[in-house]
Order: sequence, then C-alpha cells, then structure tokens
Amino acid sequence: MSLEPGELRSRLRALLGADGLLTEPADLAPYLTDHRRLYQGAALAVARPGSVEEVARVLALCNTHRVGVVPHGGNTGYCGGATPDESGRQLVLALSRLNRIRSVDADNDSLIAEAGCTLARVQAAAAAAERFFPLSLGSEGTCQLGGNLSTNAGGTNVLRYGMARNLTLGLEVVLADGRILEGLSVLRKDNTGYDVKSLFLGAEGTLGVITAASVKLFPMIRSRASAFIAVAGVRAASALLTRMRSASSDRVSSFELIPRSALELVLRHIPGSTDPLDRAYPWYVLCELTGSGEADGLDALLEQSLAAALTDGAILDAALARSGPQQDAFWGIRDSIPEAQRREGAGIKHDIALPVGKLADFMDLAVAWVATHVPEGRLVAYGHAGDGNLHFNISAVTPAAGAALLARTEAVRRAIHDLVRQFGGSFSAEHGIGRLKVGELERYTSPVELSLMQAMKRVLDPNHIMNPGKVLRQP
Ligand code: 2HG
Ligand code: ZN
Repeated sequence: MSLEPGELRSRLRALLGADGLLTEPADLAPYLTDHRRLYQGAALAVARPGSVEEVARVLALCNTHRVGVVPHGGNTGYCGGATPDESGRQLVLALSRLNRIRSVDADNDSLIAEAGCTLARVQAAAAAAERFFPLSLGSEGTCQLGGNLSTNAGGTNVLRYGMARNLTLGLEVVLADGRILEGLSVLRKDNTGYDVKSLFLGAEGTLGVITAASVKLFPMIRSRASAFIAVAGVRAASALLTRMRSASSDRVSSFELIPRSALELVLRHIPGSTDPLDRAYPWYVLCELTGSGEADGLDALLEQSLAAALTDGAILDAALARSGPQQDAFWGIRDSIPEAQRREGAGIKHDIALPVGKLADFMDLAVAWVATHVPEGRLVAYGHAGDGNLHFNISAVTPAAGAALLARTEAVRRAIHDLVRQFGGSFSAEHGIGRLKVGELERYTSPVELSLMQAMKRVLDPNHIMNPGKVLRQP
C-alpha cells in the first residue's frame, strides 16, 4: 500500500498543518546528518508534530503505507541513531515541539516532561522546585529527554544515581500502529506484571516513540567539593575510588578518569583552558562529592582524604576547587575533551564498559596492544571510570597519519571489543547501537538474547517502520 511521495506529503500536511511539515531542502538539511557526520541521509520530509495525538496520527498513516519513521531529538547521539538512511523514503519525526514540562510534584519527588524538552530544561524545572534531576551530560543544553531515554543515556552522575533507565518512573509512548501507551505512572512501587516501559528505554525508537516521561527527582544538591587529582595509573585510580567512597560515606557522585593525552588536547585546542596542576602527570581523576546540606563539610572531608592519600602514596598530587568558577574550570576540561579530540583530527572511538575491578587489568593489555599495533594513533582513553565506562578513543598522531589510522578502524574495533568481551565487558556502555554498531550487537550478543530482541521487534513493529535498520538489521 505504498503512497507516492507527493501524496504522502500532502496527507501529512493535512494532519500537521503547514508549520508541522518541512519539505524544503534547506530546512531538511540539519536533520539529515548526525552530530559526528558519520552519515549523510535523505528524507521524504521532516514531521514536527505539536501533540501526542499528532504523533499517533503520523505513525498510523506511516504504518498503513509502510513508511519508515526516524525519531529525532537533539541530534547529539554518537551512533547515527537519529539519521535517516540514504533512500529518501523515510520520514524524520522531530519531537522538538513536544516541549512542555507537564508537572512537577516536589512531594512525590517526580516530574513529567515531554520528549522534546532539553535535558537542561528538565534539570532547571526540577531546580525551580528545589529538587535535583541527576542526569547530566556534556550536551545537556541541546540533547532532549526523549533521546536521553531512548538511548538510556549515562553521563557523569551514574555512579550515584544510575542511568536514564534507573531514573524513569513511567512513559507515554506512541506505538508503531498509532496506539498510545499511557504509562506516566509516578509510583516507585508497582508490581503489576511485566515492566513494559523498560522495553522502550534504550530501544532507540525502534519499538515506538517516547513522547513523555515521568522521572525521579532527588533532594537539591547544596554542597559540592571537587578535586583534580593526579594518579600514577588506572590501578591507582580504581583503588582511589574505593577509598574515596568509604571515606565520604558514599558521597562520591562523579569519578572521571582523564589521561595526560586528553588534558594536552584540551590545552591545545580549547581557548582559556589551563592545567590545574603545576607539572605534568600521566593520569588524572576529577572527583566530586555532593550533598544535600549547606554545611556538609565536604570540602574539609575531601581535603583530609586526599592529604591522607598523598601521604600514603596513593595519589601523586591534587588541586582542590576553592570556588564555583574553579569547579566549572575542572568540568570545562572534562566536558571539552570530545571537542578537543574532534579539533585534533581523525580518531577512532570506543564506548566500553568493564567491571570496575577489572578496568586496570584490561587497560594493561589494551594500552600495550594499541602501542604495538596502532603506530598511527595515540590513545586518549577517558571517561566515567567510577562506573567502569571508558571512552577508549584513539587520535591520529599527526594530521598526515589520519587516513592510515581510519583505514584500520575495523581491525582496531574488533581487537578492542574482543578484549572487552574477554573481560566480561560491553562494547556499548552508554552511546547505544544506532546504525554504527548493528554488526557489533550481532557479534557479541548471545543468539538467545538476539532472537528475543527480534521477537519483540516483530510484535511491536510488524511492518518494520520504526527507525528501520537501527539496533537490529532490516530483515
Ligand atoms: C563523554 O563522556 C561523551 O564526553 C562523549 O560520552 C565521548 O566523545 C566521546 O567518545
Ligand atoms: Zn561519556
């Protein structure tokens, strides 16, 4: 029952009004490529529904006529999950007009927001009610809640609060056939059958479109103590994590590992950045303790713990942030690593997770492997070490080495991911699968689990219209 593209566009225009449908090439352009510019797609049009009912009508129409639909949030993903394919026959479904905070319930510590709200807006709405929404990522000013939930985003507070999935109480989802699943529960306890919402978290829009969510809030953060700490290596960093968690009554909320190579990229490419310490060290940790009381004494606690660690030789040096701007400067370094690496030139990215206790053993082997097998590359492995997630990235040693490095991408990826598997790790910790890692999912997922995923796809999207070719290969 395929419709000719012009006819489909006029039906969509009738459903959404002229403002709700973009068809001009210049208007479509920003929706057709991903943040990393890995993919350049084409599309029939971009639908911009202004209500859940409009999303439902668009999906029902597309389902009837077998038109692929690609949900699109803030377009900050790393795996091409929000980019249409090259056929020009898919419809991009932008959620940005669904951008209301529907309610904030401070007594229940919950908030209901629509998918197109930026993450920063959700955080601000929580803060306005003196509450804290802990999901936090470098792209929070641009990324949207729907995308965060659809990719089960992680970020820098996972250690204390968990990933997007752990912060979700309920979802409103439009299914492929246009039915609306109204599941905006704000309950923390609700054992009534299967956890259906869980299917849509991390499904990257392949099973339905998340249009709104109820999420958990927490007591407002009123004190923060941060330090930029030099350590000898990953083993020392892991030991420091254990030590800091016990010493602080588990108030470590972020524990980010930064190698010297990453700090050097930031110093080279990000204007205004400065080295927090007065000499170079091989590895650093950005550690932050947070608390809900004004006078939690976190600065003193951090200072004393680090002084003891220095005396014991557990760390090499540390700079404590003495003010908000100093904390922002530490976070500025951490958050600008991806941009600095992009400015440096060609690189290969891996988003891996390992059991925290195996991180150092893994790194011993992986660092040696890169040094031996990838002479064109310099390792820039950084990230959320507190929860075992490293961005095991490799930058070209010189601009001239870029092409040779990229030519090895597949072989390097295979070697690193095979090693990750040997250590019981994951080849995609927080960036998802999108289009980029469909082959990896097939390689590293057990046949039983993969067949369950395919079965769920068949039940929820029998006509394969939902984000076709993402997560699972098109049959
Ligand atoms: C981060 O932690 C992001 O900064 C991006 O997840 C990681 O660029 C990357 O590889
Ligand atoms: Zn990350």
